[in-house]
Amino acid sequence: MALTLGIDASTQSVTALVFDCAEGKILQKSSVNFGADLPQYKAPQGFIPGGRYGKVHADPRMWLDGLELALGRLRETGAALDKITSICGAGQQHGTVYLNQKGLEQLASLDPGKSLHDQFTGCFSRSTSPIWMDTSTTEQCRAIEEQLGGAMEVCRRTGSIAIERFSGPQIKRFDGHQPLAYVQTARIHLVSSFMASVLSGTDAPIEYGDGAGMNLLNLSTLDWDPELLMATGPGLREKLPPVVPSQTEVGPVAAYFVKRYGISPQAKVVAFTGDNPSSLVGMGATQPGKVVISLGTSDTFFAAMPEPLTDPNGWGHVFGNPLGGFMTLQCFINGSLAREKVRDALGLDWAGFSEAIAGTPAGAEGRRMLPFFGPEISPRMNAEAPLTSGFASDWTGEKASARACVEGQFLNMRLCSEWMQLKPEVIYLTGGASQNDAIAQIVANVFQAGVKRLSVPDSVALGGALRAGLCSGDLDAKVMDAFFEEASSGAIVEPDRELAEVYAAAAREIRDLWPA
Ligand code: XUL
Repeated sequence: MALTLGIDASTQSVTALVFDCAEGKILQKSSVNFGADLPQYKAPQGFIPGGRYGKVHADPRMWLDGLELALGRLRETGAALDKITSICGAGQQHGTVYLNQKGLEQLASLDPGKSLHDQFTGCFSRSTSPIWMDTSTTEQCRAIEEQLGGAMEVCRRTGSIAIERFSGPQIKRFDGHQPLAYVQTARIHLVSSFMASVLSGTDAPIEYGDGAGMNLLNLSTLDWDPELLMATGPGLREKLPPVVPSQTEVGPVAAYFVKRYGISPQAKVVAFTGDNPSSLVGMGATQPGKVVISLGTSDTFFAAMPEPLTDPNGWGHVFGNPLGGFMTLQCFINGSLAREKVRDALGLDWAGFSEAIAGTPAGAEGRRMLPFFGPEISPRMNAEAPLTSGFASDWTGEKASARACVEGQFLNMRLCSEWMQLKPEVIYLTGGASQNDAIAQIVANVFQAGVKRLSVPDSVALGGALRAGLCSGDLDAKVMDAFFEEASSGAIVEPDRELAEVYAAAAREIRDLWPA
């Protein structure tokens, strides 16, 4: 029996999951919600509320408590943790953990008689960690870009322009605001590499998947970029762990977890990656040709990419694909909440919204809408209300707005992903709104590709468990393929080929709504 353990250290929770590599199935899982389970951190949504000037931080000890509680709960489910051969996982991307010298040494001397929380108190040179929701670093982004010769040069090297939430600009701000504490920093980890460090009781490396979300990793050399290091912080190379290929074994699990949770001492820890790269694995989309569109608070579009192309507009991102090559990720802030706002403005429930879509012909009779109700990053712009064209009157008065809204979102997604040069054969649709048939049909028609609904809950933790199995050799690729075959066995939504021209023309009109 070969079991692997996958861990997802995400923004609001920690999830741990046991996968049976021989049978190809998930056996047990446990989850810890920071708000509900660890109220002492006063972070109901996983971050300290009330940060000023865009500051969004979390206490890294909350992540450690979350890990311990999730492992304890997993053991309570009866999971055979003594049969775990390999452990891997992911963290929310971009967040950084700042260890002082004591912290770096602490990693190698974990005492099973004490909690991680207690052992790491006093070990951080920055007591709280900036996470991906932090937007406080615009000034640092511009400074880095200026030093490198422009935003597109940063994008060419790292796969993204300098982005507020990315680790490099966050590190630069720390150096600028707390230079003494910066000097006292012995190691800067990502959430992912910090988790792998603790689990292995070593100073774990950063791998290409999550490393690419830092504005520091050069995608051509797959090493820290010397100019970017210099533009970001003094002596930064010494403060960062080395970068390694994603499928790198970090070492055996720390004795701490053997003694406290009964994990097999033979279990190896594999380098942790970011939640999005892990999800690519956990959705079975690591081969080019498959695209995942995840419909959530914000919508995301991601796919494997053989070559590291970069977005000439600077809106998309390139990360490492944990199973080799690269992946692309494009985020659309105005996702579910925007659909909901349009639905509410039309006075409809979801059933009524779907009926309104069905009652309007494809192409919405020339009505175009970018349903943005706040800042958007794809394309980058500030909007307070939807941008429209082709409406005879106010959009709120027309039922056709339901179709115009959904078509507009996916036409915009199609335009924003053109630079990736993907030819999707199948689009996996996931997330809340993916079950809506009217929405799935629009996706198929707009992209002129078949759409499959993929129901893989916990794809991030699962991605970790699968990577662990592939790395240890316990998981056969065929078993993994069979698992995904079953997870996407529902009917395929076929595109209507006759609509190709309608949507090509509609896409041009949506582009006309973009800011100049
Ligand atoms: C991706 C991003 C988020 C975080 C948290 O760039 O910022 O998706 O990874 O999920």
